[in-house]
Amino acid sequence: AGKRLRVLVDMDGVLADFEGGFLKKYRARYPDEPFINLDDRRGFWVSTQYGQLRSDLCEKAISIWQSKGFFIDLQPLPGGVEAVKEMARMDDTDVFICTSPIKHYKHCPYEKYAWVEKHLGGDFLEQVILTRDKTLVAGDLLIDDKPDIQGVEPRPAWEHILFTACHNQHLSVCPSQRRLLSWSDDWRAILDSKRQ
Ligand code: DGP
Repeated sequence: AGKRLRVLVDMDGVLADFEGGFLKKYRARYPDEPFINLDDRRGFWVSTQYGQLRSDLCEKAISIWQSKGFFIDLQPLPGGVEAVKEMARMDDTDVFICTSPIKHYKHCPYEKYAWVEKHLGGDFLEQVILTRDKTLVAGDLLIDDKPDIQGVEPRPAWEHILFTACHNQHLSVCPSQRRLLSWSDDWRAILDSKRQ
């Protein structure tokens, strides 16, 4: 029997629609303020781009994801929940949800667990890893929409698969970096490529 494959799957921007949820709640709360269409998003940090639009919009953006209900209300991205459930049923495969909570901890960590329970089921709570440093987590694959994943470990065990999102779709990443364009893309082939 071959060794087990360990897959780490990010939450915001990969399983949960952070960008769509942000824009909807930002526009509802600040209907008279300018906003950035998802097609015009550039760079991972939403608050940075809003701050470039007008400096006071940085803190207005931050107020959205710090609010109660923001993370639990995020809609699942198409096919993500189904893909993760299928992965978890595969032979010799362990799947973990690896997500960085925001430092404003009043609602986010609680709501991330609640989101997993709601969409993946209570048994999946066993698979949740909350960390601000994903380089410390050992796995074969990390599927994540953040282009640069750094931390204290200079040589993380995982291969980072860049999940395409509005903010990274125009980025030209180095040719060795593999992408998953969406959950309709061939994630099974990426997993198979890492099996012994
Ligand atoms: P992760 O996707 O696991 O790397 O977590 C990153 C979190 O940060 C996620 O909840 C999205 C959120 N985020 C997006 N833009 C900003 C920002 O400009 N500032 C902060 N503090 N968090 C942001």
